[in-house]
Amino acid sequence: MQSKDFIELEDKYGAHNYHPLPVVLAKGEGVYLWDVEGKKYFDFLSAYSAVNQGHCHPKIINAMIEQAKTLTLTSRAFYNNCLGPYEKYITEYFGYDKILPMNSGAEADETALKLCRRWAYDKKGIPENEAKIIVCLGNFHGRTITVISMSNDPDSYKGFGPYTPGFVKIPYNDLAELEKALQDPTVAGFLVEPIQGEAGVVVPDEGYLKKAYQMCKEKNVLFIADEVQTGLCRTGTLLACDHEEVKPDIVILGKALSGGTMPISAVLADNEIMLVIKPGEHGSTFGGNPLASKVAVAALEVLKEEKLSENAEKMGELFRAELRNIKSEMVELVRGKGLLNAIVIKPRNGKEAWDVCLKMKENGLLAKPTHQHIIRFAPPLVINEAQIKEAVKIIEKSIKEIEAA
Ligand code: IF1
Repeated sequence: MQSKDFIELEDKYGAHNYHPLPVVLAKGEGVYLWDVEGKKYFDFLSAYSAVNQGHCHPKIINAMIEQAKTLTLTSRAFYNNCLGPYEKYITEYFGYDKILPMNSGAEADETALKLCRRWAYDKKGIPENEAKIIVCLGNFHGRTITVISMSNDPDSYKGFGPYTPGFVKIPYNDLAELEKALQDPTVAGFLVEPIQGEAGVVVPDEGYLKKAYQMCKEKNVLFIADEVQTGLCRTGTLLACDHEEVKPDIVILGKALSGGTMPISAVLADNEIMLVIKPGEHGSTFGGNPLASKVAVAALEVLKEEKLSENAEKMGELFRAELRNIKSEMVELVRGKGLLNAIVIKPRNGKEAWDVCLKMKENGLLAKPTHQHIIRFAPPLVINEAQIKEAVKIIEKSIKEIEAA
């Protein structure tokens, strides 16, 4: 079977909830992917930052294989001999008292919302069912009904109502609006992405997170960071909040917590918050399973052993500098932090970001547009200098070809 056959199968038998680039991938290693015809590509999406450690990282895969042969799932009805060691490892790694393990990012976001609400009633003394959580316009936290209730992107929410109440939406990177919203005594939390991914890698002003955190503290409001995409070294620090030395009350992790091998997510908080949820009040069949526990430890070890924060920081600097050297009117703006970057494309002769992505695919590099004019560039964090330079050559060549077309 060839690429077109696989595409036809997905089209015929799968729901049409995605519009993929026409490439059918069959193999991955490190920063590279291969399609079914054997063509090799640089992966500049990293499964939306889930494969920070690189595709099929041997240490993570070995941990997975060994545990898969031994024990995969017992449910939380019983204890298992992998979860406790994982919980100890990850809480010490991030400096929190407790972890609540889940599977997908959206689930972990939901978990954080539930924790925040329960804390509001049990600890802050907000009358039951009145707690509000402040969220930011342009956010992306996943696809569940409560999560899309926080969204202001019609693609995410339209036609899926009625929505979950209890959210106050304010502009991102706007401290004055946050100050206003915080005046309401029924506000329990502020949920924020340290860099907005889906919005097009929107980096807030320096000092925004720090000030926002201080303002939340003054009002006894929980500062909740969605680090599902920005965390785990992606932006050049372990957590993106580390750039401003902010320690969130609740941290949400996902994606690269498994190095892209299986869905593993987590919520971290201290006892004062985490212990408001009692037995039977939250959970999931797969959360904290032995396989996930072993895989997550390996994935976290790789981040440290291979100094992926430092590499992301260094390679990110180089990447943005090289991109800014591209002389083309189609490149309107280059932005990002670490290896979470984007360029804003100025359309030319009716050619847009999508056309540039198709051309880059032809030339051996995979990336995906977000919105009409933005291309996200987020390679695995194991990328080296020579590879960055080669990738930028492909990006430049592709843009020039589109421009000349
Ligand atoms: C898709 C974007 C990325 C996330 C943050 C929670 C979740 C995500 C900050 C939910 C998920 C994804 C999912 C992916 C597209 C994608 C995405 F373009 F939409 F914004 F990464 F940039 N918090 N992000 O970014 O995690 O439940 O999916 O595990 O196909 O929907 P999930």
